[in-house]
Amino acid sequence: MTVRKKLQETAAKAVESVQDALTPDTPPGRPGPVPPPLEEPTEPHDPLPRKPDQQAPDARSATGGPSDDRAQQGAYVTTAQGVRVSSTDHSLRAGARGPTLLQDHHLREKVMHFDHERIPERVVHARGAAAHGTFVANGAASSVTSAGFLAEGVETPVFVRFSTVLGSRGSADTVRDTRGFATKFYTADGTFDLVGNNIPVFFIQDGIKFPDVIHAGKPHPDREIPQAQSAHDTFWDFVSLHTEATHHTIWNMSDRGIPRSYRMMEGFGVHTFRLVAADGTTTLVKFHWKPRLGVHSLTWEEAQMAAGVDPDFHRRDLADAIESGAHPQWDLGIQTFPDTPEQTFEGIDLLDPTKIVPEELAPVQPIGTLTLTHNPTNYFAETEQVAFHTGHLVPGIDITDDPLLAARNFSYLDTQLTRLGGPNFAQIPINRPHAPVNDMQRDGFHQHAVHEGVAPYRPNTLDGGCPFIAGEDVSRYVEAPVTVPEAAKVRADPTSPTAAISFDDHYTQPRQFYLSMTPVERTHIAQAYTFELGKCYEQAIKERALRTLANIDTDLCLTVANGLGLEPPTTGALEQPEPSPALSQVGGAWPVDGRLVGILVDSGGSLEGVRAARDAVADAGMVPLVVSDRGGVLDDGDGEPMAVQRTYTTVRSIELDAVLVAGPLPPGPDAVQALDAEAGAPPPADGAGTGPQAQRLDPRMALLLGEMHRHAKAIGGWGQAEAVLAAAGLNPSGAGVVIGDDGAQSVDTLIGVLAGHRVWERFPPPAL
Ligand code: HDE
Repeated sequence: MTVRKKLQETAAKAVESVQDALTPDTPPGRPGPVPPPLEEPTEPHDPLPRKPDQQAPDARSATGGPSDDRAQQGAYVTTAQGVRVSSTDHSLRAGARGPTLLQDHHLREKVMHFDHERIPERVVHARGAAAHGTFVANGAASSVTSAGFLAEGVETPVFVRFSTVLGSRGSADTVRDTRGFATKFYTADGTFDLVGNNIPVFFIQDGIKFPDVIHAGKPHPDREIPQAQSAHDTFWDFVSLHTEATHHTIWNMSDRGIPRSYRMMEGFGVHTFRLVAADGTTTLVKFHWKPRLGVHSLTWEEAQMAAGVDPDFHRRDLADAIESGAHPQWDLGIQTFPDTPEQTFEGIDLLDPTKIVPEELAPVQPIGTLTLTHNPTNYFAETEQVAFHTGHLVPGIDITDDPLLAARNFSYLDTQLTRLGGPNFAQIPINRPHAPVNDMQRDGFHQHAVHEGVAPYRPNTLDGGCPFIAGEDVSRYVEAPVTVPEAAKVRADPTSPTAAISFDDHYTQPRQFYLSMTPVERTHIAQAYTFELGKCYEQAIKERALRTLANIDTDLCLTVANGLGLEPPTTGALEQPEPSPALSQVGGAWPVDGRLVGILVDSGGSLEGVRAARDAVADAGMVPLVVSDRGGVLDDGDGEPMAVQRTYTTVRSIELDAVLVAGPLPPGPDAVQALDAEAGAPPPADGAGTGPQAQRLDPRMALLLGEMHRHAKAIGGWGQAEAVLAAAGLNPSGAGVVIGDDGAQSVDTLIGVLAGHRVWERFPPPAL
C-alpha cells in the first residue's frame, strides 16, 4: 500500500471514529466526547500469509493425526492438548474465595508455559530488528563464482537482522556501538549467511580474543553498568592496551557509530572470502552492502535523546518504512583480489580483519540488489529465533584462513545450542532451508520431523541406498583445494613478511580514516573521544588512550586532551597515508524515501496549503506527520478533514528529518494563559490571546524548531512561517531554511535540502 493511500485510510478512519463518538446534540465546531485513539499511519496490517516453503517438513503426529501444523487454530480456547476449556480466567478453587486446588491442570499448564517463555538472549547482538525481502543478482559475479543465486536474474528470498552489539535485548537502539547486518539467503542450493557489520574492520585479529573484547565492552561485572555503551573504564582499558583495536575504535567514535537508520548503513562481510568459479578458479573478495539511501547518522545529542524518548527508534524506523511502502534497498558489491599465495593486495594483508582495502584501490563492483519488503509476523518466532552462522556456505563461496573467521565458524553453531535449546534449530521455521534437506541427522531436543525409513546412515541397502551423494551433474559443495603451506604448530602473530600494512601495523589505516573525513566529521570524532574518555574514572586509562590518539593525528590528540584537561603526549612526525574519499559519508544528494516530515499546523486555521503539502510529502515517498497543538481531527469545513498524528506534547525533534511550518500559527492557549497569568491578567474569555503576548510561540513549538535547527535539519514553510521562525529565535533566511509560496512548493524546495541529509554549513566549521 502506498504511503498516500495508507494516510488517506487512516484519516478517513479517524474522522469516522470521531463522528461516531459525537453525540447528535454536540454543537458544530465544539469538541465532542474524547475520540478513541488514532491509528499511526503505519499501523501493522494483518499478518502476511505463511510462505509455503516454510511449512514444517513433516508435521503429522506420530500416530498419523492431521498434518495441519498451524500454530493457533480453531475458534475456541483450548489447552495445549486441544481440549476446549470452559474458563481461562479463574483457577479451580474450593469455593470462590477458597484455596486454589493442585488438581487444576489448566492453571498448571498455562503458567508452566509462561514461566518458560524466555530463552537466553544472544551473548552479543542481543538487541535487534529484522525484515524479510528478496535479493536479485545481476550476474556480474558469475565470472568468479558458481554460486547459483548470484547468476543473472536469480531472485532469492532473504531475512536480514540488524543489531547493536553490546546492549541487552531491551536496551536502546541509538547507543554508540557497532551494528550487526546479518543476511540469510534461502538459496535453491541451501542457505548462505552473510553475517556482517556496519563497520568494515574488527577489534581483534584472532577469535581467541573475542571473550576479552566483549568482556571489556559489556557493563562492569560488579554493578552491571553502563548498559549498551563503550563509555567506561573497562572498554578503554582494553582498547588502549590492545592497539590492534584502534582502527575499529575510531570507526565507532565516528558518525558510523550512531546511524540515522538501519536503512542508511553500509554493511561489510569484514573478512576476505574466497569465491570459486565453475572451472575451479578462485578469487579473493570482500563483500559490501551499499544502501541506496546513502550512509547517514544521527547527531550525538539526538542519539542520546532518542535513547530516552524513543528507545525503539531504529526498530520503529525500519518497520514503519517497510510498512508504508518505502522498501529499503542495498546493492551487494564485491572487491576482488587475485588469489595469490601471499593473500595480500597492494601491500595490505587480506587475512587481517583489522584492515580495509580502500575502494579507490579496488572498486566495489555491484553483483545484485537486496530489497526489504515485509516485516516479521512474530518477533520471537523470526527475529529472536533466527540462527546465523558464518559456516552456512553454498557452492561457489568458501572461506579463507583469516584467524577471526576460523573462530567464528566454530562459535555460531555452538552458541545456538544453548540459545535455542538443542541441535534441531535448523527446523525452526525461520531457519528452514528452502532447499530439500536430507541430512541423516536424527532425534535430539525439539525434533519436529517424523522421519521415515530405517537407515539414517550411509552406505545402506535398507533404504534403497538413499540418500545419494551428489555427483558432478548437480550443484554440490566442494571445498576449494587450497594448498596449506608446511609449517610448525605455533601460537604466534601472523604478520605477513610481504605486506606493508600487515597484522602489526595498528595506526596507518586509523590515520587514513581520520584524514579522509570532512571537517565536521573530524569534529564529531574528537567530540566522541572526549565524551567517552570523559566518562572514564581512571586517569591512567585516559592518558594511555591519548597516547593511541597521538599515533593517529596530532590535532585530534590535542583537541581531546584539551577537552579532558590533560597534557597531550608528545609525538614525532606521522606518516601521512593517502586519504580514501569513499570513507567520508558527507556530501552528495540522496533519495528521501521514508523520511519523516513534520507539518506544524494551526488547529484553528485553513488546511488548504496543509493538504497540498501533506500530499506532496507522501507523493515523494516520505512520511508526513501532522503536528498540532491538540490531538483529534482538524476540520476547516473546506475539504477532507485531517487527523492529527502528533501534538506538541508527543512530538520531539528526533523523530523528524525535516519540519514544515504551516502558518498562521497562534500561540498555544496554555502559553498565552501562562503569560497572562504572569502579567496578572484574567484569562481571555475565548481562550485565544489578543495582546502582544499573542505573538509569542507555544514554547514547545519553539523548543522543537530550536532542536531541528541545532541538529542541522531541513526547515521549511510558507505563509507566516518566516514570522514563526523569527519568533522561535531562528534566522528565516539562514542555511537550510527554505520558505515557499505555498504548501506543495515548500515541499519541493525542502526535498532539495533534505537530500543532503544535514545542513552542516549552518554552523561554521570549528577549528580543531
Ligand atoms: Fe559475531 N557472534 N562473533 N561477529 N556476530 C554472534 O552468534 C563471534 C564477529 C555478528 O543477528 C553470536 O547467534 C565470535 C565479527 C553479527 O543473530 C556469537 C567472533 C562480525 C551477529 C558470535 C565474532 C560479527 C553476531 C552471538 C570473533 C562482523 C548477530 C549470537 C571470532 C563480521 C547475528 C549468535 C544475529 C553474533 C561470535 C566476531 C557479526 C556468539 C567468536 C567480526 C551480525 O556466536
